[in-house]
Amino acid sequence: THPMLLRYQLPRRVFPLLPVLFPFFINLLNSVQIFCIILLIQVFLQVFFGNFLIMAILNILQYPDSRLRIKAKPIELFDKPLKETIADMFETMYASKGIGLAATQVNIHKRLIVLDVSPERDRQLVLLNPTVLKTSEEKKLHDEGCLSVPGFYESVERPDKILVEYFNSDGSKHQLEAGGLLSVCIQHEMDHLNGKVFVDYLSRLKQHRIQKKLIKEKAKLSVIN
Ligand code: GNR
Ligand code: NI
Repeated sequence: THPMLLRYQLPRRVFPLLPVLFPFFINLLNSVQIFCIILLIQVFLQVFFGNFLIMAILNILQYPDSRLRIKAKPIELFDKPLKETIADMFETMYASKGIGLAATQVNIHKRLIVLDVSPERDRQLVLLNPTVLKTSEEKKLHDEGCLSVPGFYESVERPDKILVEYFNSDGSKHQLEAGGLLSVCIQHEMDHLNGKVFVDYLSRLKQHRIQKKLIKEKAKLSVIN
């Protein structure tokens, strides 16, 4: 089997370095043996390092999946499982080379966004229960893409600047004034939490074209698998 295909048959929670080592194992072992070894390594890591080293790359829903339309619910508990979800979402976002990810996109319908718009990829931002307090009158066009709409980039008009209130993972309240790419990204992610996708701003013709292409590609992939 091709190493990339094998990766998807493995359990959801996998130590991040393991995929890098796979090509070396694959020549020697069959998938059942690999599965058992990974299970053993995971048990070992859980016992000695706790949960924080073990993250998961989550599955991203693809447009036009109807689950992208679900309105997310406010977060009430700022607990450990929430922190694990945040870690998983960052890992998923970085692995997909995105600058933001909304929980809705990974089929978690809570008001949770992770962001990193820095070129160095070292400025993590977590927005819990975000609300927009103010938007600027001035609007700007910006090219947008979406991890749930792979391969499509289109211009969308949005307010240039916004003032956002949010909670961080400790449950403390913050405000953030954003402009430029950060503002675009926050608005794009908050749309996801409300069941909206950037494609909704485009013409009907473009929406249909994008839907047709993505459905076709999905059909091709399922033939291969
Ligand atoms: O990775 C992303 N890039 C991006 C570029 C321009 C405007 C918005 C975005 S968000 C997107 C990741 C994503 O899909 N978040 O929901
Ligand atoms: Ni998106």
